[in-house]
Amino acid sequence: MSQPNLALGDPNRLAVSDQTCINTIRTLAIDAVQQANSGHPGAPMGLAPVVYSLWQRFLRYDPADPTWPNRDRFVLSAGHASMLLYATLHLAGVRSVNAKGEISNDLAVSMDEIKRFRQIGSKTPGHPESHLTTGVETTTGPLGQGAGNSVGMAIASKWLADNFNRPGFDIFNFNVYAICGDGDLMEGVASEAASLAGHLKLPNLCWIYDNNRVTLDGPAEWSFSEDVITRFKGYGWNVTHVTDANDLDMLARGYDNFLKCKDRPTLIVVDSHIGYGSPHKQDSYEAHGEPLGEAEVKLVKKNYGWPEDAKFLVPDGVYEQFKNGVGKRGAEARAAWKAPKMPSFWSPMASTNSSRTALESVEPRPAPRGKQNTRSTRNSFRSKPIN
Ligand SMILES: Cc1ncc(C[n+]2csc(CCOP(=O)(O)OP(=O)(O)O)c2C)c(N)n1
Ligand SMILES: [Mg+2]
Repeated sequence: MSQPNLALGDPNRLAVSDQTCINTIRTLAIDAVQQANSGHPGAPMGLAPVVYSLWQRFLRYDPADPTWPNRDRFVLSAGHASMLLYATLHLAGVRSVNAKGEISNDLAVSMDEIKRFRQIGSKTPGHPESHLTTGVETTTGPLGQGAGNSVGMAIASKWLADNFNRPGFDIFNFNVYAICGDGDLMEGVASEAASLAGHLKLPNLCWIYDNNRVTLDGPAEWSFSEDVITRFKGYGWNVTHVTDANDLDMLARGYDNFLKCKDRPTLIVVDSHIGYGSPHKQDSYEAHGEPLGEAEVKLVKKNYGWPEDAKFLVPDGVYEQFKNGVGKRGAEARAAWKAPKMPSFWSPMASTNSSRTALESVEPRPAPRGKQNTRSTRNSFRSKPIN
């Protein structure tokens, strides 16, 4: 097969600018894995539209301030797809934050770091590490771990809201999104965490299940045949199904469904194609854990309408597209969050421009009887630098 499988959808059928951005994420992942001669190109190729849609249209995240305490959290539980995250952080222009919590003008993931994927000492290790790379909200790689952590983050959002929000003044209302693969959903830790999330009815938690029917060494059906949708309904989750990962409108309806659901967590099952656009490796485990190979890379790029010999190409307008999407929306959301709606309450923050000061200036609500709110409890929820 040397032509794209049109039954799966023409890879170039979306609006030009969106499609170009999506294919930029895909080809950066492909090129980085090929150059490192190691890594996982398949999941980034399948999931690029899913993550692009989320970041560009829904995620409340300001790339200019990755320390904003009320930012939505994005967790890549499928940590082996790390290039998906690195490419997105790069294109979105997320700034680097140093160990003191200071934001610099440097990118969290520069193009040089993408070219150094999986090299010793780089900010782009094979699996994302939160202490190394700004924008990586939690270290992932052991399957299920990010899914579990995302439940903790969603609980934290609710705890912070309960302690610090005042009527008409929502300091904390961030959402948590986690991308989970088949391997994540096979793990016990993810099941336990999902059960707790359902029990707690966490409406601020959205898991996106990459239903690509393939795992590390073969079809998922060899080892995984449970009815995921029914299982999550049993946990008390809201479940919705996006049957084409390349359909941005359907994805948007999936995310809207999550945002409208106010009484339980949401699972968005997304049918995708690992190695999307690869003539010989799409829908195969061969796209999972090894480079596509130089010859196949050229065929994939041809299918994407990409210059076949270009490497690490970011076409004109792609950075601007991200800037005008997640960049603009995130900056506006953060600015609105800092607006002095209640000047007397807000003044410590306004005078120092420090979110930490704002948190310290607010006394938590009294704890229920028998559960004293100690200073150490408060300390544990103060904002910490993200490296
Ligand atoms: C706890 C744990 N067990 C095993 C692995 C090794 N491993 C990495 S990816 C993978 C398969 C994941 O399959 P899936 O989630 O479907 O990813 P896809 O191939 O679709 O990208 C496995 C078993 C791991 N990372 N963590
Ligand atoms: Mg899979």
